[in-house]
Amino acid sequence: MSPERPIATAPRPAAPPLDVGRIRADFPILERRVHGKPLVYLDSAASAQKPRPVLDAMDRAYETSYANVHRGVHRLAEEATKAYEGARLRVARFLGAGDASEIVFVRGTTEGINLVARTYGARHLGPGDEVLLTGMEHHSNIVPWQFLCERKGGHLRVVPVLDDGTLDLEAYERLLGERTRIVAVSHVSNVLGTVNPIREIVAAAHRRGVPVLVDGAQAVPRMPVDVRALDCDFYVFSGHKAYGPTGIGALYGKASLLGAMPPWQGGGEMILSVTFEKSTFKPAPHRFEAGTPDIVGAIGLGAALDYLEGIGLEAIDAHERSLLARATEAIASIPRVRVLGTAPGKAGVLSFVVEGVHAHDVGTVLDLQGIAVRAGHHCAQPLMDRFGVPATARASFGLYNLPEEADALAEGLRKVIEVFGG
Ligand code: 7TS
Repeated sequence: MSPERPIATAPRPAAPPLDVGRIRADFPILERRVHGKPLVYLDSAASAQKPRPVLDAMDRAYETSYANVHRGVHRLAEEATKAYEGARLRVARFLGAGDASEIVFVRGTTEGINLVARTYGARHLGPGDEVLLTGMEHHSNIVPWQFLCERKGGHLRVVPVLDDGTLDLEAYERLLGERTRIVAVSHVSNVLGTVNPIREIVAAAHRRGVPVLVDGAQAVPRMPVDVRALDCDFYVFSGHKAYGPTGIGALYGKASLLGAMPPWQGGGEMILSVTFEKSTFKPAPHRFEAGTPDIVGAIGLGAALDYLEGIGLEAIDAHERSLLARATEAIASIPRVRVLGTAPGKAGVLSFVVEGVHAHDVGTVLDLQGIAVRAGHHCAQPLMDRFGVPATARASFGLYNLPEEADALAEGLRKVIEVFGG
């Protein structure tokens, strides 16, 4: 039995267990000690650490093939352009998109959603029209739509979250109405770990002719995603949560939609021609990428997706779920600890509150033991309100976490109870 073998049964038995020992050797930062203790990094949902192949690909690009893209005739410019466009193709394949032109490089999930709200949204939302969200959205899938509604006289409608952290799908069907112009929903909740039934959500919206944007920030790093199988209209994610660099992410949009959307930022590289009277614009995706893009970030993202696929998304999913099951079981017996989000089939995100102790204090005591978790509202204040808590502590698992680290979380929490009075 390998030391990584999970104690709980993984839901996808076909995936072989990960060789976590080998994987960890790819992540130099995991050798760090924090407050004299070995680092236990349980904050991958905020941002994941980076493996050597990603760091190496970026170093290599800067050291050997760096120049600006799309504009030079010289050799380095050609190589950089090829690598950048190669990364676009890589993202397209990873997401199962039909064509690389359906992939727009953006800074991350936040920018991708803002782009859709400012372009597709501005064109299709009128006074009295509605944007349908859910009660578990990250602020980045709320505020851009709020801006849009304020500008256009539209309204947000919100699908309620049930007590276990699943969406009220009956309410969803009712809320999908005559005035709904777009549905925007997270694939996986960053707080509850709920995996939303995107295919059904999309099918219901499409029956009424409404397009769906999926926030895939927490799904892409941990489960296979196929945008064509989901049939979603837009899909966004961030590179930095998927073991890639910060500052880069991608927006997938169906060619028919992207092709009809106006540009949003103006500048170099997105134009066909410019006069002082009028400018014309390139087709998608370049019309949405004004200015010099994050060239090396895109290359790093491509390397991260290679890394993820090399390990296998199904195996990563199964691994994280086994860690989640182990940690959930281990903390269940600790008094005053309550888990938020118990949806069936939830992904590797574990939010909890310790009765009588603020989440920040929980996080601080864990940090002193070398355990990194996130504490706060997780940019999901409406969801905190829904559950009547100001904040939670959240452990999130990644492909490099060990079963012992799930146990360390439970031990750390026992210490929290000790410190704050059992
Ligand atoms: N959507 C979801 C579901 C997220 O979890 C996050 C970031 C975002 C959007 C925004 O991503 P960004 O890369 O554009 O910032 N979530 C978190 C988190 O849970 N803790 O820190 C960031």
